[in-house]
Amino acid sequence: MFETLTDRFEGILTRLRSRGRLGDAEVTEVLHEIRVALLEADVNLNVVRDLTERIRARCSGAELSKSLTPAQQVIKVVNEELTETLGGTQFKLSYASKPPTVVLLAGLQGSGKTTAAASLARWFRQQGRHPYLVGADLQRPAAVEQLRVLGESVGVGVFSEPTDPVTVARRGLEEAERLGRDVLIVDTAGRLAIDEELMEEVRRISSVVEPHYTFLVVDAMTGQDAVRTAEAFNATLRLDGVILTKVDGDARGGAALSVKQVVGKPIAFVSTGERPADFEPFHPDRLASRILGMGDVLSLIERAEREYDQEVAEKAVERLQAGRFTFDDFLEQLQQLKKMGPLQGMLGMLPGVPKEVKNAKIEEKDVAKIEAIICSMTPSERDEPNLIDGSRRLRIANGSGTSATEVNNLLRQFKEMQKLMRSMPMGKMLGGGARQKRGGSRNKKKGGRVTPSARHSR
Ligand SMILES: Nc1nc2c(ncn2[C@@H]2O[C@H](COP(=O)(O)OP(=O)(O)OP(=O)(O)O)[C@@H](O)[C@H]2O)c(=O)[nH]1
Ligand SMILES: [Mg+2]
Repeated sequence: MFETLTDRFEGILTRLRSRGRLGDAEVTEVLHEIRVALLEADVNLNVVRDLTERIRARCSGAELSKSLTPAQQVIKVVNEELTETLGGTQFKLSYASKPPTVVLLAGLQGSGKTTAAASLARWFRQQGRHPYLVGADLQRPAAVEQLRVLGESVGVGVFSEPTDPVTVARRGLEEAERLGRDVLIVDTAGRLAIDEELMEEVRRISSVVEPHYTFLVVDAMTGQDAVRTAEAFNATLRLDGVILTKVDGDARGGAALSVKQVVGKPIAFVSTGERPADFEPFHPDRLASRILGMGDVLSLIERAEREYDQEVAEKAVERLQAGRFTFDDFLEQLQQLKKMGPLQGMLGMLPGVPKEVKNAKIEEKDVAKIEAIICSMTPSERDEPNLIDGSRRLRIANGSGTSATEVNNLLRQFKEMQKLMRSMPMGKMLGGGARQKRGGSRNKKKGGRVTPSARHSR
């Protein structure tokens, strides 16, 4: 996501760092580069003008800090102003004193409403809430079924009936109250273009459920069209915020950077994939850092904390300490990793990961292959890989649908990894937290998680 912008900024900041003093001429030059980068990223012209002016005002003014170099100061200003353009602070959702808190989703056809409805339901569950979904899209024959399947995958019930969208919404709300659910998410139908019929239907649904939050779901890949759509919807529906979807496919970032200033409504959540797990609250500051190539470590840590099973991690650490890390442990680590989402997405969030590594395709199917190979080993082979001779290797290759060479490669990598782990001082590897008790430092978790995968993915 946002590769174009990130690449451009990386170049600008690298050149900036190589400079000593920064005079007015240098600042003007940097601003020009930033301006071009933003325009290339399809950011709204007024937004670009405003942002560069704010940066100029602070850089040519006397905002000087003794502890920072001129380049660092400029980067700090750019980071802060970029954060501001993205919305400043994080969107805060508060719950209705009289439940359920009603959330209405609207948007154009295919923008990702139904997916977002399920993702949002999953997110509410993680917040300890009891959400309920309403399928008020009766336009497309399969729409309700799609929501039911998604709802089931996140363990949230779905209400719908073949009446009409407004009745479905009203009855859905009654049902949520009857069941004692505290959050109600209403999925609505989309249309190809903004038309009066669509607006009228959403308005009527809105007037019967009286949502606490109305979110517009927009496809980031449509750039400035997304922003125009948001303006139009905001004029009739009084939006509370935007859910930006398909950010994974958006190399430019124009919509993300323009929507807050143009529409006046913040981005509340972002979706970066088709799975309900690829969805999170939007953090302006983190995205700004990420665009500036400083990585998004906090999001990564949060995701790890959410998805990573602490006990499995502890067990692995114990076995590592005892010098007994087997293929079974390895398999468990892989499965943990898979829960956390695409490896590529995670690498993108780490600062300082070289571009070649970020861009190297780590295919999910490679991981599946490794799993297949390990699953074709006998328990004793997993425990003691040295048992695996030529004929066993062939059997494992046949069993896993791979070749003897692939099995060999994995064995070799695994042995190297074991050796490396044994030789590594535990304290260093685990950020000094190796001997802490459960619930210890973040570093410990991070150590247990990152190390095996990092070894493996190279
Ligand atoms: N890559 C990617 N695909 C997404 C994302 N969100 C949704 N999709 C996909 O986009 C397509 C449309 O998503 P839906 O959730 O059905 O969109 P919708 O707005 O409900 O569509 P209608 O109900 O037809 O108006 C589906 O194939 C989704 O899997 C995302 O963040 N990233
Ligand atoms: Mg839909």
